[in-house]
Amino acid sequence: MTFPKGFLWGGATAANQLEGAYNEGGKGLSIFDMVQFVPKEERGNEIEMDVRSKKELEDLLAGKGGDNFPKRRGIDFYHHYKEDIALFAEMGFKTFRMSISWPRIFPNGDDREPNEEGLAFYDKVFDELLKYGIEPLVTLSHYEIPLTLVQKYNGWTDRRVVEYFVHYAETVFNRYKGKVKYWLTFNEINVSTMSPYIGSGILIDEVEHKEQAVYQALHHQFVASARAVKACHEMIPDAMIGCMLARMEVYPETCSPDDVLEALKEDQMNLFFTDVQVRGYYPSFMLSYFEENDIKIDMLPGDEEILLQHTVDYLSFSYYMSMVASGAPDKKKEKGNFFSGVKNPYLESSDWGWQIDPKGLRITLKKMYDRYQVPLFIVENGLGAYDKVEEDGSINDDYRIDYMRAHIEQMKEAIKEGVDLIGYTSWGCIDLISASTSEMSKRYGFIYVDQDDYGNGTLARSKKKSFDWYKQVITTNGEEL
Ligand code: BGP
Repeated sequence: MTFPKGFLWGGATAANQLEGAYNEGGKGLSIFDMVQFVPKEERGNEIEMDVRSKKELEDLLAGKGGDNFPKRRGIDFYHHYKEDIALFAEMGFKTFRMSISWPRIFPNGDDREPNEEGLAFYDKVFDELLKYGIEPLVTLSHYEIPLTLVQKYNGWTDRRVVEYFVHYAETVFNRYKGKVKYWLTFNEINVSTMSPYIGSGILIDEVEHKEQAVYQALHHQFVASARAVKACHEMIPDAMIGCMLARMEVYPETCSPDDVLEALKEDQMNLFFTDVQVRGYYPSFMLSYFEENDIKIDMLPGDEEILLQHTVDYLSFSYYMSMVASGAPDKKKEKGNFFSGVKNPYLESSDWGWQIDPKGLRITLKKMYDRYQVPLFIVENGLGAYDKVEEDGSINDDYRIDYMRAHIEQMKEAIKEGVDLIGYTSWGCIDLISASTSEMSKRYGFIYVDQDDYGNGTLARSKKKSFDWYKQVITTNGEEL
């Protein structure tokens, strides 16, 4: 027996990619409600999720440009949650990762009174999960900052947003304290450095020193996260609250010390985020980086104590790929994997160019556990793929099964080698809208949803071949893969 008893098997989602009903139940707009679908033929391999300026945002709000905003419709979980949760229960889920849409609770972000209809919706969802013995695992902010906070404060660049977030966190802790035990503060907190609008709600063209603005916003998020940890511990003593990182293991291209050093540096830039949230302080390599790049973080008295005293109970991360770094200056601009790095010749890639690396997951698990010595939770992993519905309605997604089997095997090895891994929630357990491309056709689920990139389809749910496979994985606690 490798996987510990009580291992939290399940699936992961996010409100903005799942719920739909973007203007129902008193919900305000979120940043992702403004992101349009651009077909691959038009955008090529470029991924641009960010709204960058006030002007661009105003134009979008005025309805200029296209009108296809897939994240507004999601897969209509808002009206299908009972049916979907019944399917998760049939697979034997122990846990279900979801997020609360912040603007569903505080439509403008800075309101004092919460929106009761929004609160009531999540009560119904949690009750439904608990009915089947499924533990909700809830992310407070999965790229879902209310749009008004972007318009009024340029997102997390403004310190006042910390108070609004803490008020939101306390409101939901208080409301759901009898129902939700597992919490996460920010999804993929490191995404802000690549995508300031999505990660921190920043209209980046409105600021002069861009990196300064991003790291200042991140400081506010770190403080907000630590204060949410504090509130959670006080209000729900038996809860566990964690942080969440988009983890990418970085390999050197060769054993040349230049490549090794470059890989180490890139890896540190990734681990900086968990260093702050798990260890409770800014690592010295980052303070040097700030100095070199003329970045001055404005900290208030007490911030350092808050970060140090309220570290997370566990570390969670998404894992899809590894990266390769080269010390050669001319290779810095290469885009070998998703958005950067040299291509790894030993690995295959998904249809979106994400390089598949199950062993990299084991390496990452071992490295993270060595570094932090706290329980680890893989809260996202999976294969985005085009699925084909056969004439008889079946979907034979053996490629997805192969992908997951290979990753779970490496998890097993990591556990045997001493890593404390407490759970695994595969990404997009039900097909939903892609975060990076807003496509519906980039599918991750065990459950197929009949909808295309333009919103056509019946929204009917059907089981893929991987559905029964995953059910067996859970039933045997990972023994039969
Ligand atoms: C992570 C996000 C998710 C999710 C996933 C897959 O970065 O936390 O929200 O969508 O990646 O990415 P994509 O949907 O772009 O394929």
